[in-house]
Amino acid sequence: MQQPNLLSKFRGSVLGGLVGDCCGEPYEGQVLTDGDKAILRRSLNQLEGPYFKAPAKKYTDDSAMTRSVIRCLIEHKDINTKELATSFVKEHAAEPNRGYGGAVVEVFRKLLKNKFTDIVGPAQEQFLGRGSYGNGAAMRVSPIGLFCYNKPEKLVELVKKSAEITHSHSLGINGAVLQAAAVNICVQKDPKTFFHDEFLSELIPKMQELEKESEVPGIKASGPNFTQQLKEVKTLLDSPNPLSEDEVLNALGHDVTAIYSVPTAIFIFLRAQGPIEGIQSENPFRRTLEYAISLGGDTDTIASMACSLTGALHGDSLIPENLLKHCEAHGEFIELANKLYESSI
Ligand code: F2R
Ligand code: MG
Ligand code: MG
Repeated sequence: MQQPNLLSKFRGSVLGGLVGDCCGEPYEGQVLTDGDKAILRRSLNQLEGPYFKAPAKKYTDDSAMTRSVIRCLIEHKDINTKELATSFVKEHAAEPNRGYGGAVVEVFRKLLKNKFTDIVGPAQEQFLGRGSYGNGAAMRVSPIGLFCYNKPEKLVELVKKSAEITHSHSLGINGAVLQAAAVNICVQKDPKTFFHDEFLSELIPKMQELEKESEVPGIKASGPNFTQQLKEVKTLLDSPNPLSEDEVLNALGHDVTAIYSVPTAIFIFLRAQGPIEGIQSENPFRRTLEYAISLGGDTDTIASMACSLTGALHGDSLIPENLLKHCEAHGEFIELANKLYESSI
């Protein structure tokens, strides 16, 4: 296989995110039994096989908000927070039934009420002033990792601006930085010489530095941080014994919070670069997708984040063409990926 070119990597990441969202959506919030996993496998095989006419698989809030981020980067070559906030609110007003987070709609309501005069205030008021630590800022941020492929020094600033419209809790924001930084590393790597050790040894110090900055002196965090979760990812990947799903989920989680979903997506991406017991595919993209959904929980979001990483590493040639054709708005997302590439170089 040839080393994928940069445009292919942009398309792989954007389209990977869309496919993960559309295919994960029907399973969101579920725990999959062995029977469900067999049905999932058959359904993915069918979607990948000879094309047949069927209603498109719907995208959710993950892709709706990602599209707003891409459009903003194309138009402004920056994150213009007022424009992005307006775009989120318009998207939601036009199609409120895309499965948005339970609390984030309150932010949209307040932004409309204040006529976008205060962009970050509504997010800061969420959860009695603590802010949201949901994964909504992380699920939409992969395009920033792509956009910054040749300007990594801008990544944290752009991600923070995109996140703070809806998420003011440090875990919500840092989870978004983690996802974008992971994409940013993938887009620069050659898949033929990719090793999880090297990838994690680039990512962990970045999160260590970031998390030192967001520590509040004298206050001990009640749960783990991303640096600790990434070390768990490494321990799991280095385990000499076969890993059970329970071991993975007990260590990393799979819910709608950033801390228990972004490292999980990174683990899935890394594990899917090699064979996975029970998943019969030679294709790392298909392994990422099937494994992410079969672990259950926040399947649309975790599959979307994990597949956008595999897409950024390998490019779009690994995304089965007919599977992509079954995803709503795939043509529009191909165009957006092309334009994002042009505006980034
Ligand atoms: N919301 C969903 N899925 C559930 C319903 C979908 C169903 N298919 C349907 O159509 O009805 N998915 C989407 O939400 C997640 C992203 O959420 P986001 O944008 O972060 O929203 P929010 O509301 O800010 O946070 C989500 C939940 O996290 C908990 N939470 C966050 N911060 C908290 C805090 N400080 N204290 C306590 N809890 C906190 C709350 O339960 C929030 O509701 C993605 O999965 C996306 O796909
Ligand atoms: Mg969703
Ligand atoms: Mg979700």
